[in-house]
Parts: sequence; C-alpha cells; structure tokens
Amino acid sequence: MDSTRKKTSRHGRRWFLRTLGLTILALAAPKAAWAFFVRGFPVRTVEDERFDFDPASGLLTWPDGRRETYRLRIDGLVQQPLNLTHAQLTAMEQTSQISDFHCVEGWSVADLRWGGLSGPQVLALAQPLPQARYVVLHAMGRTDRQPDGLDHYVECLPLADLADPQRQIILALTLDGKPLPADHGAPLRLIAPLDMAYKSIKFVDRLEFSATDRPGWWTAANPIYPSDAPVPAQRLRRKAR
Ligand SMILES: Nc1nc2c(c(=O)[nH]1)N[C@H]1C(S)=C(S)[C@@H](COP(=O)(O)O)O[C@H]1N2
Ligand SMILES: [Mo]
Repeated sequence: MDSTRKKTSRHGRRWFLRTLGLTILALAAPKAAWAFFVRGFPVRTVEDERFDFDPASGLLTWPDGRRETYRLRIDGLVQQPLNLTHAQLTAMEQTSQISDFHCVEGWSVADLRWGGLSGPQVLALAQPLPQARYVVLHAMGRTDRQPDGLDHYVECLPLADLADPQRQIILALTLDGKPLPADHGAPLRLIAPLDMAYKSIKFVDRLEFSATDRPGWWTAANPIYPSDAPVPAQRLRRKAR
C-alpha cells in the first residue's frame, strides 16, 4: 500500500471537513467563526435561548428585554445555601490553570488559560454535607431539544473529582485573563480538562449537591456518550499544569 497517498487523502478529507464546518459556522454565527479564526477555538452550544451578560454591572439581558442580576445558586446537600453575584465571585481568591480542551466530536484546543475557583475552593465555599457525593451543575438558557425532559444543559461530577487537585477542575470566570466570552460560557463555566468537553458545562447558574449521580444533558441526548467521560489517553498531549 502507498502510505504517502493514504496520508495525503486523509489530510484532504480533514481539510474539506474543516472548511465545510467553518463555512456553516460563518453563516450561522459570524462572531463564533471569527473567534475560531483568531484563536482556533470552536464553539459548540445547544441552547437556542441566548442572553447577554455584562461583567461590569453583573446584569443578564434576555431576548425579551428582561434584565436581572446574575447569581450563582449553591444548594442541595450543603450546610447553608448560597446566592453569589458575579462581583462576589470575582472578589474571591482566583486560581489559574492552563489546559487542553477535547471535544468528543473530534477537535481539540491546546493551552487555554482559565481563571476562577478551583475544585477544592468550590468545595470549601459550598461546604457540602457528608452524604453529598456529587455536584449537579445547571446552565441558563433553554436547549433546542429536551432529552429526558431536560429543558436546560446539566452536568454531574463526583465530589472526589472536584477534590483532586491533579484533575485541575476549575469553575472559570475568565479566559486569557478576560471575562469569559459569551460563546464560551459567560459568566461562569466548568472546565474539567481530563474529561471530554461535554462535561465542561457553560453558562452555569446553579450547583446542586446531591447524594446520587445523574446523567447530563449530552448523555441524555446522545446515550452513546457515557456520563463518565475520561479523555482517551492517546488524545492527552500531556497533563494539565
Ligand atoms: N451549557 C452548555 N454547556 C456546554 C455545551 C452546551 O451546548 N451548552 N456544549 C458542550 C460541548 S459538547 C463542548 S465541546 C463544549 C464546547 O465549549 P466551547 O463552545 O467553549 O468550545 O462545551 C460543553 N458545555
Ligand atoms: Mo463537544
């Protein structure tokens, strides 16, 4: 077999798919297409109800014109429920980390710099009760479909993962030192670099501590994707640092 030819055609196919994907993206979401050009970071969003977030005022503006202060709700099996504004979150000690991002649909982005609250910081803040073993994260904005009746994006992580500094989990408020771009999850998203990116939920407004596991939106919508989704070893360039 001619290995050179095989390589070329594989690259040709990849180039074709990239160009096709980018053309569709440019037509559907010009801003997202531009972001892809400048930093090679695609956007993948299943919400069809989108909002604006202004980091200076902490206000959300919905498509119907409704405005409200963004708040992160922390509840479920915790010592005491909390309700935190964006300003309160950014006033806390911030952690930063650089990691690669791997989507299950095939693309990866290297060396993204996130800032926010680390997994252990989130646990210290929330003070989960001893029977809590998972955190269910909820996102703002209605999704285009409602798999298993879920009308918004949800993800679930074991508290053991959050507690493990090696897993480099972060509730991110910034990307490249600036407030998160709208398409990449403003005002707050999770980054779990050792899991496939569908675990890294965007637009987070609620952390619900729970005794039991729950399948996330992506898993409910596409049951071939498991709830537990480690990045395959061959895609890990190196560990997050
Ligand atoms: N709320 C929400 N979070 C989400 C998604 C989404 O559609 N909505 N998509 C997931 C998937 S499949 C991927 S690949 C990443 C995409 O993040 P990005 O748009 O910042 O690249 O976010 C994940 N988190
Ligand atoms: Mo993804």
